Amino acid sequence: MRILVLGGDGYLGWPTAMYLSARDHEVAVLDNFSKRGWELELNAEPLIPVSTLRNRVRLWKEVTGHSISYYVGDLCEYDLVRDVLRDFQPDAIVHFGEQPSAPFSMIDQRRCIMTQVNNITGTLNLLWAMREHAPAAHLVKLGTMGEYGTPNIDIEEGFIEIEYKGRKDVLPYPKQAGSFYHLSKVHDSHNITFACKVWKLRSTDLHQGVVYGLATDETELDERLATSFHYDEVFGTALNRFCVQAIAGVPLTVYGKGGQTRGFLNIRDTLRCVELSILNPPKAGEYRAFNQFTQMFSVLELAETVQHQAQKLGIRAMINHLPNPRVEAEEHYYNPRHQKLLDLGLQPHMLSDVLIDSMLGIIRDHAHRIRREVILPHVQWNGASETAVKAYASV
Ligand code: NAD
Ligand code: USQ
Repeated sequence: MRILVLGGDGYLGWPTAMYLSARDHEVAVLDNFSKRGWELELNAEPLIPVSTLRNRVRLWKEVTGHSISYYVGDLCEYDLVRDVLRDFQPDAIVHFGEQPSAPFSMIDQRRCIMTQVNNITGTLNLLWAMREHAPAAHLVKLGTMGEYGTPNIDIEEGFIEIEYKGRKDVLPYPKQAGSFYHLSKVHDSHNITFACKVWKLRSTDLHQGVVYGLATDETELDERLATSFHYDEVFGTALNRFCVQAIAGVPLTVYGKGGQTRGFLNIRDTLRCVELSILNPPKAGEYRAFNQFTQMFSVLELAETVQHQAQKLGIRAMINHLPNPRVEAEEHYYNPRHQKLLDLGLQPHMLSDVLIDSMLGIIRDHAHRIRREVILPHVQWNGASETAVKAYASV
């Protein structure tokens, strides 16, 4: 198949491009390197040095004989998106190309607006360009479990059957996002649903949980194919951060009580879920949502797991319950379904001692690059953000 990977320079986009290319798909990636710019602004950098996209594509060819072509450009520029679709004629489009961080979207007004304009405009441009030049293509869109929030009832996969005053309907599951970033995904979901309905496009909205890990079969071929792995307060996610903190000797940063429960998955499963979605497309006009995670943990459980595993390596990791910088429930009911990808054949990589061990091992090899000053949280959700604005002054 001809597969276009948007955001192909990023943490998930690059390994996905290699994974699909290794399986004989014709792959092109697109990115505008905005993430690299945001990293510079915030003085954050990935744990393992990440070469340019051009170098990684060249190396991929040298190491495996497979080609990945690439486009450099901004999804917010309609002409560019239109030209790329007309030129590449994809069968499937995997859309990772958005600003992915909740804390980034809460730093200040500028980054909030930037996040929503970037994410929503990019996706709208894509939908319009698909309508004109790739109406049969399948849009596999990376959304988030965070669209649902933490309601006190079970979470379904995208839709819920409701009975109200004696009448029944199947309606989009209510959304209660927890940041302006998560809200950008809610708006995307609505726009995609509408475009599928009126233009008969087809799309899978992957409501993905928090991803952890930094190794895939393809990144392991050569260290220079490594992906962009963050541990700083803005771009790093919970388990990835805890593993780096354990190696750095920084107490693990559990926000508040740590009862916040989320769905998690290993990066290898992200790639397989995308592949399974591509291989089993919806029909024309169909918008479907898959909840994409494999296991649930509270944040405290995750920290204790890392602590336990680090101890086996002779590392004494402490846990620090920091005042929660976010506004979120710290104790709550959480029971989301995640059956549809399993039905398509997903065989999850469960979080195990071995998996954490291998993450800690890779991180230890790069311990000299860990910058402790980017670890503690400054971004507050509730308006008391002077520290964040100072730390990440708007220019
Ligand atoms: P990332 O920042 O590493 O990758 C996103 C890439 O998209 C970056 O390389 C960036 O330069 C590019 N990009 C952003 N805006 C663009 C634009 N307008 N035009 C062209 N390129 C643009 O993020 P990631 O962690 O790989 O996440 C990928 C996607 O998956 C995001 O949409 C994110 O919201 C979603 N997601 C991530 C996780 C996770 O835990 N990492 C979980 C659920 C969902
Ligand atoms: N948390 C801590 N300590 C930390 C970091 C996070 O306790 O050092 C807590 C947060 O308060 C939150 C939970 O861990 O309750 C998850 O936070 P996170 O930063 O790991 O994840 P989140 O901000 O939700 O965002 C990440 C990705 C985003 C994706 C989302 C999936 O950055 O792109 O959409 O995970 S989900 O969480 O299911 O919405």
